[in-house]
Amino acid sequence: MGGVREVDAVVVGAGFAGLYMLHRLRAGGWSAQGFEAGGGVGGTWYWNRYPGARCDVESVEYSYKFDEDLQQEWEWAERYASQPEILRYLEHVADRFDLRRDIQFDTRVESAHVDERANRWVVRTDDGATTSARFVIMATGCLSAANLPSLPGLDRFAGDVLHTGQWPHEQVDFTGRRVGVVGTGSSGIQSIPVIAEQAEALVVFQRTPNYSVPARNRRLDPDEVAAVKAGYAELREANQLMPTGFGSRTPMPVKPALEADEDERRREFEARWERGGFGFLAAFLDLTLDRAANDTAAEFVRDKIRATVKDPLLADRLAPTQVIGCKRLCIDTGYFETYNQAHVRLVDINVSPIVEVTGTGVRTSEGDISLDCLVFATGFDAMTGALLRMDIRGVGGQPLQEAWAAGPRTYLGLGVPGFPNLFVITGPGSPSVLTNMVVSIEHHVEWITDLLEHVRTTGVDRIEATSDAADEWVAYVNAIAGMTLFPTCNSWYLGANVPGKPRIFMPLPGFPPYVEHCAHVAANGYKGFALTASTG
Ligand code: N01
Repeated sequence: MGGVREVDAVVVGAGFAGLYMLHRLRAGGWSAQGFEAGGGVGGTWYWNRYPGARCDVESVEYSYKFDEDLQQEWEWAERYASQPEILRYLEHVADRFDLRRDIQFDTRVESAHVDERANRWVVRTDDGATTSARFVIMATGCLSAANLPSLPGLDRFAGDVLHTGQWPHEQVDFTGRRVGVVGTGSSGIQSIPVIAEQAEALVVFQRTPNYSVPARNRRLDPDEVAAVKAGYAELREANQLMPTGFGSRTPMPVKPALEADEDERRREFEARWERGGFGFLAAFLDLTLDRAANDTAAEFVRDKIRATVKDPLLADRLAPTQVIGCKRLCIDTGYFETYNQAHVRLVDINVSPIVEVTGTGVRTSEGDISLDCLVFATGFDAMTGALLRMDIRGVGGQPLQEAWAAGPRTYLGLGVPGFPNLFVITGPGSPSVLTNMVVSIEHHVEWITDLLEHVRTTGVDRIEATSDAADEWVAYVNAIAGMTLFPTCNSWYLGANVPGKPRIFMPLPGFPPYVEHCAHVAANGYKGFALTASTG
């Protein structure tokens, strides 16, 4: 087993966050060890290999900005990059900056315990090794702990069971097979049309219908890419000022929805529907703030569903009723059209609940459905799952599970009281999943890098979010979220998709004020963190 390896920092995860963190640690002269459960880099883009997987932020924006040469040399092929293309990009980044030598792959961090006397973290991995580090940086991702419902009888099913977030590396061929898909979030909505192209029969088990806007994905025109690259600095700068950290090339909203008359509203929605993508929700200033305004957008999409799906009863079942944008808006290619195919069937499990999984399929209250394969597109234990599945213990041996029993409690989403020298990249309480993740990740990595530099120059060696700062921060996040329509439905933002999970709105809406806040904290001696120098 060897001795204990000593490093300045352990970085858990080798996706967008872990790779950039390792790069910055190395540049700062810190020794670092990365651990990654997967067999390669990529994080979410390593695991989510399901058919149709594609990012819903445009490729030229969903990429690092920290290195000018990198952003100039990489050529994105499509408006929305596919999973294989993003994975190739991250592999390129890992090679270009020679990051793999600091990452141990196929290695899961099982525990991280603070050793208060030594002021270090003791990190144990599933290869039996122990690493001692001054700092632990969790780059574990917001959507990495798969949520697999515990359906009775699932272990008896003789066919294949797949989860979109843990997709096999080998090609899965659905040709001639009867496939069931459970879940109609982004992963289901992206994979269903592609699976339908192959499968002999496709049955979609829907619990909540979802809004989806066409992606209008296309090959990128080289002239368009050249223009983006010529103005990359300005584009990145403009995106920093967007509430979501992306989308500054989309026309900005100019008025509240109800200040426009019906014709004007329809024209605006129609133009954005034709353009495709998330810009639909930016048609008016108040779509995520005001219920009546939101209703106008929701009804527009319901009309589109009714116009697309030929069977009116089916269209009705596919038409969502919750606030649009409350669950993350989906971006699709041919999703609603898929239901016009004779071999595709929708089972509304509110009407016909799943009773159990049998050896040969799924039994609903209305009868048996024979299947060869079950695909779970049931999402993730989001934002906290990856952290809470590790055994993380802070001051006094307190487990993180206990500290967060009533919901995640962080300061800025970066620090956790009772867990000194541990930082979370895009943790709960930061804008994270409500933004372009790459933008939020770069911001956090750079903020942590500056903090470590401060530590080095001041001789401080223990940094811990104070309890008061965390309490105030959690209240602030809830107050801001409460001013929006986000908390009005059962979304994973609230933890509502995982039975028994505390219901707390986890991400903070609004990127620019958050960035300002973090800068203010740093400029004021890391206000809200207790910084101490050890006596040893
Ligand atoms: O997961 P989800 P996802 N029985 O939680 C249903 C990002 N992402 O993997 O709504 C039956 O959104 C659940 O029903 P309900 C993106 O941020 C991005 O699709 O809870 N059904 C829902 O329909 C996204 O939001 C991209 O009632 C059950 C579905 O499963 C996030 O990841 C692509 C169930 C889960 O939807 C998560 O997306 C993919 C049960 N027991 C993902 N449990 C792009 O960039 C859950 N469901 C495009």
